[in-house]
Amino acid sequence: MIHLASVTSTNDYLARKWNGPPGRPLPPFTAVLADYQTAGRGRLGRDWLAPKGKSLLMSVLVPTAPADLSWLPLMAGMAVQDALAPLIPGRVALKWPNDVLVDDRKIAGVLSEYLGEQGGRSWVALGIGVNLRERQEELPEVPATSLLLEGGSQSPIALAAQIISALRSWLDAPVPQAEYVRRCASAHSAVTVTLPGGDVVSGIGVGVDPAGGLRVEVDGQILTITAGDVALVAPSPSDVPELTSLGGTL
Ligand code: BT5
Repeated sequence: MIHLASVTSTNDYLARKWNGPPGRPLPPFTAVLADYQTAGRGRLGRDWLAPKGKSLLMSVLVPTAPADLSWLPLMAGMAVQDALAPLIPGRVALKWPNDVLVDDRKIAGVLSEYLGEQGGRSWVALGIGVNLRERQEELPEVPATSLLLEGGSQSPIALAAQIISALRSWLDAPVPQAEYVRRCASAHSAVTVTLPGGDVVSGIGVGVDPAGGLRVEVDGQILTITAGDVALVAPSPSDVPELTSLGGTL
């Protein structure tokens, strides 16, 4: 593990080092941790905000088979869930593709950035941010929470090791399509999806495709969403029978 006091973004640091001196490649699963990021990034050009020394801010250098590339962010979300679940039993949920939530409030996010091909593998800077010791007023003004606020406690280094270990187990196994759908409410509930261009579609999540795209039934048609922001739609009382019967067909 490489531990930095401050960096623009741990993903940027890993990308620079991966492209570093020829003949001195970083070993697979090298992790870079920082106490603070001056330009922490989310997906789609958004920010990841974290006060100094209160979060896990980490990027892991991950080699994957090219065919598994699209699954890596989803497996990362599952690995974060695996590591947090014992600390907050029964309450850690996934939102497609890889947000980790506690009671609908985000505790962790994943930013997966492709670096390139080498040795027949696709290499990725897998960025993971987990809110650990923030008080509510230290979190951004979005539905967010931290491990501390949920009554749990873990050091960044121990959590990092648990996440990486869980991730490696997922990567060594067949693609966990059914397990992901079981864990991720977006894949079996009424959802609204805001697409990267701003269009909004509403429908019922009906699983994920073999590449990890979210399958949404809209007016009898199945759309596969590969990027976007998903919100769960709370069913109104009159919707409940219909949702129940659709749920039964999954
Ligand atoms: C993510 O993006 O959730 C990916 C976050 C990845 C962060 C890690 S930290 C280590 C590595 N280095 C980086 O530079 N990044 C990675 P997205 O789904 O686009 O969510 C971003 C949105 O989450 C923002 O627009 C805010 O609304 C919200 N947000 C920002 N900071 C947050 C926080 N600490 N907790 C909860 N939500 C936050």
